[in-house]
Amino acid sequence: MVNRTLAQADSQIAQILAKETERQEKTLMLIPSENYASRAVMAACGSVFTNKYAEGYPGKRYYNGCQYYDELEQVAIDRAKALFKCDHANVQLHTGSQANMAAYYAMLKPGDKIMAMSVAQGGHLTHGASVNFSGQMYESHFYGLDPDTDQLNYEQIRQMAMEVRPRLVICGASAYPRVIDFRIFKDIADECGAYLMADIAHICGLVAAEVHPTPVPFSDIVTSTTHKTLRGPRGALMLCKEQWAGKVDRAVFPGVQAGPLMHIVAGKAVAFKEAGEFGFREYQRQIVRNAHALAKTLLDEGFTLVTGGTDNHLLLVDLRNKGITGAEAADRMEVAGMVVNKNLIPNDPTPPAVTSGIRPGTPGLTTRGMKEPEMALVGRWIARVIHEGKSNPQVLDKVRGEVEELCAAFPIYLDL
Ligand code: DSN
Repeated sequence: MVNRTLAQADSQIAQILAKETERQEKTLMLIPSENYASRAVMAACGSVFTNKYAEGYPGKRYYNGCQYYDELEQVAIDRAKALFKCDHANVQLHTGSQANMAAYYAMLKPGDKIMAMSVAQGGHLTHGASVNFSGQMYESHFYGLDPDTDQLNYEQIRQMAMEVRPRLVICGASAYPRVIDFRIFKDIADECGAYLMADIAHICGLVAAEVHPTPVPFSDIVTSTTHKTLRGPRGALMLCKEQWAGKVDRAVFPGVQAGPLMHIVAGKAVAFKEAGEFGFREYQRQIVRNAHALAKTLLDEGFTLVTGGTDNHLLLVDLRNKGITGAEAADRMEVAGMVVNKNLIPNDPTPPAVTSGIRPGTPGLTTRGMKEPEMALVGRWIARVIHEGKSNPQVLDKVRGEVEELCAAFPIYLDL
């Protein structure tokens, strides 16, 4: 039984996999938190490293037979430390949510005050939202964006921090198109006597390539996923200073996790190597150039961008002047082969399941090798779909055909 191929063992799943592979090849990935992992990363994740328990850490395991798991995890840790220039890295986190949970577990007691950006203004669910463990275990306070600029107003955040006196200040966002000044956040945290945690899930690749300033020197703990701009496997990591190393490791195991997914740790190790190679920095720079190019075309087509543009890998498009909700726009774009997600805009009058915005990003398209001319095409297709798609649904088929032609010219995987 163990030597059958997937097609031999389970034709149903093999068929679904084939359909998903085709969907990925024939559509444009515009969701900024997604990317295409390399063949090498996927090979490591789909390997015999899935077969073993390795609770504990290198040299201190609770299972026998872990010599190669020790070697593997140490390589991953050392590569993460070198890539992000930090004292300590934990590479066992299954997800970004668990990374944040472990970070809080390391730094806080239940009921402690935390202060973060609200989900409604671009923050993340695990930064204290009432429906999430973080909002129920801790007393959350939220800063938002400056109503005039839709950007972080550090003076307002400072004032709030001095009033609230949180135990932890959290910075980092899921839908913020501008540079985050981690140095100022560190000043604010110091001034109000708080720890500082930076969640860099979205910008992790940009940070690794020094295309966005790093929070590492300023933060007590940095958390991140590994599958967004970093382009690794679906998973997460934590980075910290030496003084937090023991607490961080204990918070991850046995604090919030037991057996690590060592096949995913293998994929992370490969991704960290790829992120340190020649070409990755240029890839990250191109992500930002592509985001600028997409922003320019959308502005030329009469779209409103929150903050007027972007410094990173994503744009937040305010659709209120187009008479369409984010949900309708995303559904219509999907018919035309462009997969994007609906997103709240600051002070959105509609609920999260509807929204007034979309959040296009360029990491996936850039992995395919697309550059500024292709971004101009994509921007014009988005405009046609939004402007004409309702009155003339044939436009959606027409655009879908053109999208598929572009996708064929920029294949992802050559022989999957
Ligand atoms: N789901 C991620 C995103 O799309 O931004 C955050 O967890």
